[in-house]
Amino acid sequence: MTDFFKNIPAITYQGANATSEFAFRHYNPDEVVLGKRMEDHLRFAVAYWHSFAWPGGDPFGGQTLDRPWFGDTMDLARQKADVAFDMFDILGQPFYCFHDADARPEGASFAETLRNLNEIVDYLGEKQQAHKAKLLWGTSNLFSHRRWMSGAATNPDPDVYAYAAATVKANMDATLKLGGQNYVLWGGREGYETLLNTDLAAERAHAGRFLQQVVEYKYKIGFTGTILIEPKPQEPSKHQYDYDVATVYGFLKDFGLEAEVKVNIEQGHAILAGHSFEHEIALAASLGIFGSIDMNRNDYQSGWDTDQFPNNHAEKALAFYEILRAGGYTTGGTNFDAKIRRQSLDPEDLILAHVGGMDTCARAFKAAAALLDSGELEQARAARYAGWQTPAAQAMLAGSLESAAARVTAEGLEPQPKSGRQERLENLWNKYV
Ligand code: XLS
Ligand code: NI
Ligand code: NI
Repeated sequence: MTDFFKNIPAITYQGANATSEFAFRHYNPDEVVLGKRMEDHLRFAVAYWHSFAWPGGDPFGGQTLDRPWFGDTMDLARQKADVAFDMFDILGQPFYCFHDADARPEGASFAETLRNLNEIVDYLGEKQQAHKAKLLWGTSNLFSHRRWMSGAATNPDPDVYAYAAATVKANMDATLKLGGQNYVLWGGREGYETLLNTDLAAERAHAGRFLQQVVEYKYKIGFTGTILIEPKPQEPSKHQYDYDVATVYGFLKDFGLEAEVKVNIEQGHAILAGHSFEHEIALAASLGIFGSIDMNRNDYQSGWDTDQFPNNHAEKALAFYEILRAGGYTTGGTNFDAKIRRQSLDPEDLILAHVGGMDTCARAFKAAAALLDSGELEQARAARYAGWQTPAAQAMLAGSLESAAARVTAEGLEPQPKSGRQERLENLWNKYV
């Protein structure tokens, strides 16, 4: 144990009336809901980058957070890992996620960077052995270093494509070695700043081939986890090729990968794309590509990906309802790709941000589970579509446009509009949240 979080107790469930700040009021990992422990339903993960590598900058100012492990040496990288696992222990976190660049210092050459990565991966492996937290997903940072400024797989320079391949290969190897359950690709620079200098068709084709190569490599090394794309419409690029769930699905179909790759959906990205979180989850589930979520919201006014911890359980309940309706996670989980605000300097802030986020999710999850279990919403939905259960309706789908049209005169159809009952269903929701 390092002394960074000294005097902070291990967080335990103490019920809704707990008096201490350092307690879960709603998240009880061992409570069985719908036949499974909450911990196994929710599969919480901490994001290494925001919690341990982010210095607190915003577009107008630099570092505000001063952490003893900030710096470029392997010793400091190990210290960072020690503090990270201290936090996972305090929170009882089952999972964490990391990019290569969060965990190891960049070397002077690719070979040195790879040596650093492999050394820290071995260290993380030892930490995993001695602690509870395991790897939910690994990923590559293909956006911070200046070499990626014009993209990674979509870079006009083929040498950068090669560098991206080497980086992703190394991180897939690392993820396999650490027993990671997923590998995520988020294409922050896979897009463009201006069409004037961009061959959009070529870039998209290269991104597609790259993803096929990733999947081929997955089979080659025997990685049994899930490959996930994390959609985001823009920021840092003006336009990104992985815009939203629907766009990613079209992309996957185009490159024959719809059965191979799923999505990691982030609430803030959904908002940037003009969708709700629950819309993106429901769509992914209906297309068979729902994988995992990044549970961090945007500020609704600023329009940036502000990566805030969730603190509105009623809003999150809608998302968890869709996740439960889809059958829950398999390899996925609830990753807090969230950061504290840049004025939140104290170690306590970092812990309590996660406590609040986990409690918000637990409360949302329990409400969603109770509503799903009651069947009330699903019965109402099924009743609305009941007409489609008739043989005539099914025959119409199997038949032609003319045979469907012929029903109107043959059966004297005069459809009568029926209420959508939205307010009644909203009231039903309110009963559960
Ligand atoms: C950035 C993304 C990023 C991914 C992992 O907006 O959310 O943090 O989750 O590269
Ligand atoms: Ni994001
Ligand atoms: Ni994310």
